[in-house]
Parts: sequence; C-alpha cells; structure tokens
Amino acid sequence: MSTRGTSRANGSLPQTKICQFKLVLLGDMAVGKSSLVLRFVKGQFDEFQETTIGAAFLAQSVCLDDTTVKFEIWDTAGQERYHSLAPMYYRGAQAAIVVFDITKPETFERAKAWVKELQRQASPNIVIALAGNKADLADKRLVDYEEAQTYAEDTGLLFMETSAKTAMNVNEFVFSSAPGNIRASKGLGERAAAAGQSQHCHCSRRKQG
Ligand SMILES: Nc1nc2c(ncn2[C@@H]2O[C@H](COP(=O)(O)OP(=O)(O)OP(=O)(O)O)[C@@H](O)[C@H]2O)c(=O)[nH]1
Ligand SMILES: [Mg+2]
Repeated sequence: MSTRGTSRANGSLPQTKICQFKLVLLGDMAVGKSSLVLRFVKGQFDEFQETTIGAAFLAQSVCLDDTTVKFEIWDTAGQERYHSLAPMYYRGAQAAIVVFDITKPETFERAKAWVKELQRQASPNIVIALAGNKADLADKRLVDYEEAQTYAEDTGLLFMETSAKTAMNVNEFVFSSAPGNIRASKGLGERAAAAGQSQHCHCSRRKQG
C-alpha cells in the first residue's frame, strides 16, 4: 500500500493521508464476484447481474478523519476462457478475495485452485481472503461452513460467509482484507460496517472541525 500526504501551501487544510489499496476478486463464474463489488461500491444488488467479460475496474474512496482510503478493485471474469488474463490483475494486488458459492461444491474446489495459484504466483505478501457467498441460500447449502473454515485456517486465509443479496458481511469482509494500517485506522472496519454506504465519498481531501 502506498501512503502520501496532501496539504495546501497556505496551510488552510490539514495533512490528509491517502492510502491506496489494490484488491482483486477471483473465483468461478456466477459465484457473485461482481455482485459483491456492486454491493460494496454502490450498496446495490441485481438479480440479473450480467457475466463479466475480461475484467471490470471499480474505484471507491472512503474518507475517514485524516485518511482517505482509495480502493482500486479488479473484478475478474470467472469464465475459464479468461483464466490466462488473471495474473495481469492479481500481480501487484495487496489482497485477493477468492469467492465461491455455498450452494455449489465445484466452486469451492475451484476456489482452492485459485488459492494455490496465488500462493505460487502472486506477491508473497498478498492477503488472501476466502468468501463463501450466497449465504442467504442456506436451504440450498452444499458446502459446510466448518469445512470451509477448517480449510481456511489450515491454509492461513481469512474466511467469512457473505451475501451480496442481503449485504451480510460484505463491508466487514472487504475491510478485513485490507492491510493492517487501514484496518487499524481508528476502527475503520467497524465504523464502515456499521454505517454502510454513508462512509463512502469521492473526496480526496477533507476539512476538519
Ligand atoms: N441469492 C444470491 N444470489 C446472488 C448473490 N450474489 C450474486 N448472486 C446472483 O448470482 C448470479 C451471478 O452473479 P455475478 O455477480 O454476476 O457473478 P460473477 O462471479 O461476477 O460471475 P462472472 O462475471 O461470470 O464470473 C446473479 O444472478 C446474481 O444476482 C448472493 O449473495 N445471493
Ligand atoms: Mg462478474
């Protein structure tokens, strides 16, 4: 993550830290990667979300106190024919969110393959987080929570079940994948999770007082 300060020569504005955070989403097709991003960035959900072609880029800034956190999010396409493009997006990423669908065991197996690829080829410092999405479809669950949690613990991954549809754990999960200094930023994760979209803004500088 890079951090830089901005200030005016006349000193009328206080120092503002800008933290950039590059995040990539990976996983099988239709597991809900784009839906998680849409929920995080716009607070919306679309039952008819279209499949991603290649990859989509979304940016989001969250302003808190003297820090602006800029999320740069690469939402990759899950279709196998785009697999070879993935390294372009996870190279240089500080965090990767690997998504599976709790109603489709084959997507959990695919997620494990993504984790192996990231461990082999991504930056050694990358934070890998595993999301069991579509947690709202509990009656159709075919991947046990405990099984995924045990795998994540054994592999050293963050793990949460999420629902882009109900917003369950979405903000919490994205913030928990952020580098330590962002997470520690005055309870950023908890505050963003509690306040949802009201924390999101598009400024790069903010006056105090
Ligand atoms: N019930 C439920 N449906 C979801 C959830 N997240 C996504 N969906 C639905 O699942 C379908 C696929 O979602 P996408 O977000 O397009 O999945 P994706 O992983 O981006 O798919 P690709 O772009 O093809 O890789 C859409 O119909 C979404 O509405 C969720 O949490 N719960
Ligand atoms: Mg998509």
